Amino acid sequence: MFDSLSDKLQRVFKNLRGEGKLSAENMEAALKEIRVALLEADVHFKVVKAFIDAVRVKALGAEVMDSFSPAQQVIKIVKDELVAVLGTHASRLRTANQPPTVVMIVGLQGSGKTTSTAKLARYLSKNGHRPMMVSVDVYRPAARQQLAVLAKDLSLPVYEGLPEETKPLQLARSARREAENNGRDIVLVDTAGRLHIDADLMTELSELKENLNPTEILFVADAMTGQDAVKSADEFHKQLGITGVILTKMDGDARGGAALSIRHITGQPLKFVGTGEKSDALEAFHPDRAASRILGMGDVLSFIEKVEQAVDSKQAETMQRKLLEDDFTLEDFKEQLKQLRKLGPLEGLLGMMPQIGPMKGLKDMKVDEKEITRVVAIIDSMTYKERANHMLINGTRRRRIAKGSGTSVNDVNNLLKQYGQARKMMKSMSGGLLGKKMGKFKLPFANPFG
Ligand SMILES: Nc1nc2c(ncn2[C@@H]2O[C@H](COP(=O)(O)OP(=O)(O)O)[C@@H](O)[C@H]2O)c(=O)[nH]1
Ligand SMILES: [Mg+2]
Repeated sequence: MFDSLSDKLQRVFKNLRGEGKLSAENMEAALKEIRVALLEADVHFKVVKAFIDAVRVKALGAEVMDSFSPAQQVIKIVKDELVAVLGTHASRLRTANQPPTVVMIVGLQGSGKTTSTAKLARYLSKNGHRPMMVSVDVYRPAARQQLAVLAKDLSLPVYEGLPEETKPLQLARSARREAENNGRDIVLVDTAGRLHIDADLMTELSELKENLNPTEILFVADAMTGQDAVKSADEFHKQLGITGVILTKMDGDARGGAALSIRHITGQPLKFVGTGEKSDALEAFHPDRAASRILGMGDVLSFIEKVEQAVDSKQAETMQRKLLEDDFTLEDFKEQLKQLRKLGPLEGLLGMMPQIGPMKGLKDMKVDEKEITRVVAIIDSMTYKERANHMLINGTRRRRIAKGSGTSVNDVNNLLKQYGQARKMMKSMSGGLLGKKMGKFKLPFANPFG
């Protein structure tokens, strides 16, 4: 959906990984690249400008500076800003106090109104509603037929109309009455579209709006048309007043610019995205999830949150100090592994992390639950002196430890190797971060995202 933008942003973050700290220069360089990435993704230039300005201001904020490594800082800021641009909250469909709720589906011809009407009906019925559909596209008989067929496939009701009902408003009113009589709580009104916005269309839609008093007017926009979709959404909003947007054809090679621009330009939220031709290809839009998807960070952010929740921050601080003083012992190694275990299935966690840079190393360590249990047993079989100084552990001691922990000498050797790798990895990862006061993020291991 946002693949290309995602790739480009990841490159920006990767370049920042090498930086010890965030300076005005490398920040400007990163901002420049982000700007190009957004423009290439066909994001509206006004949105790009606002976005870059906001990121710059936040990046210069000292508070953020102290607590994160450069890459982390920028990822976090960009993520927050993406969410802001996409809409801070997931926008749910509103319902009327007095059912039935009327939802008007509007947009240009071919944008996906009829398809989206059926998808929405399906979505609503899966979410405890009893929707009814009606097509008021009286100009193209095939259009009404299309909705009837889709409704039949879904076994959901559509108001088909009487022969004498030839006007959009007549059809819509009858449909609403029918819904009332049958205990249907939402009426979805699929309206006619034109190839271009014209006065006749707007008059017709305004008349429907006036008389039906819809709770939602959803503008259906074809993501493939990029900025044209944003422009017509804006136009519809100015002339009619829309309450939200359904962005269709996001399964195609749309660059995502429309999704990132609509909210800022129209002030109306993106509520749903269409991701295919079938009736189940509709997703409620969640800004937060979309931002993570755009960042493509393998959900680094949710990992960080999880770590934050699970980790004993006092202990993490001690660990930071120990690493700084090169005093990271086998006993500490054991404690860290135990912390890791608290986070839940490691496989899932490792999957959330991008398999690049130092994370690759972590994966090579093949830390799994059983492995942790074994490692903990081995370390428990060591004397305190051995735990404090691994150099003491010679061949004889290795045999004793293996026996005591019910493992093999090979296991003990592997553990010592892993411990060595972990020390090395943590040292290289800690970079410039360790010298600083740790702020908000306290990881059990130094800083895998730096
Ligand atoms: N791939 C894809 N095709 C879609 C999507 N939504 C609609 N379409 C297709 O777009 C075309 C026009 O859709 P339609 O609902 O008839 O548009 P309308 O004229 O606005 O009512 C149809 O061929 C649909 O199958 C979508 O999310 N993904
Ligand atoms: Mg249609």
